[in-house]
Amino acid sequence: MDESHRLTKTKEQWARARRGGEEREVFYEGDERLPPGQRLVENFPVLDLGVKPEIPLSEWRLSIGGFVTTPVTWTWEQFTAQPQLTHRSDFHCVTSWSRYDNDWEGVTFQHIMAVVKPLSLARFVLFKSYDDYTTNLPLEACDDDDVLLARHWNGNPLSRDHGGPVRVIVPKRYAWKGAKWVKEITFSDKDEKGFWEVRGYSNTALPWNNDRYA
Ligand SMILES: Nc1nc2c(c(=O)[nH]1)N[C@H]1C(S)=C(S)[C@@H](COP(=O)(O)O)O[C@H]1N2
Ligand SMILES: [Mo]
Repeated sequence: MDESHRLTKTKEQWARARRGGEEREVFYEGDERLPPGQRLVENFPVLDLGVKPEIPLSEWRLSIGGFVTTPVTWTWEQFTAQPQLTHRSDFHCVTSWSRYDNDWEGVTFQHIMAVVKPLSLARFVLFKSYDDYTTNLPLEACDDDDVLLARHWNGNPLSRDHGGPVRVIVPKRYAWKGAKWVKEITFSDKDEKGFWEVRGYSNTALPWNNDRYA
């Protein structure tokens, strides 16, 4: 299927579903790659709250704690000494653009879990960033082999615009679930909503369900 055909088809399906008044729970057949209501872009737009914190690597810290056995605070040297993995994934922004084939390299969330060892009571994760942005996820959404704390994108150090030194990538959710300039990861028994989640965005944020707003 060529790109324009793909796009038209997705939009038609979306329109049909909206007419039926059931855009939330519909699963779209016929396009294996572009989620409903999304359009493909080749560039990489920048979206944030307008503040792009500049964190010198000598001052950068990542703290991981809450309901865990072994909380840690890593310096840049300690973070980069952890095993690094590359994962290719598609990026879906709630403002309706998608970008295919992003090569993210960094530390997997599953490695972080192996280090800090969440308690059995820990069922949710809250991410906090250097710009005071927050976002929340259930632990099972983070406990997936494609969830990364990325410090490289397509072979180069992640730019400050896109959340460098380190950002979170959660490919199966809309991109607002991935905190740029991440500073703290807190495991909890409670689901504390993040910046967009308290402002009416969906708590679950599943692109394939067109699950944008609560
Ligand atoms: N720290 C922080 N992370 C953030 C945001 C933000 O404002 N601050 N915006 C989110 C939103 S709404 C989106 S769509 C993506 C955009 O990532 P990009 O700028 O790399 O495209 O970052 C997410 N992570
Ligand atoms: Mo966004």
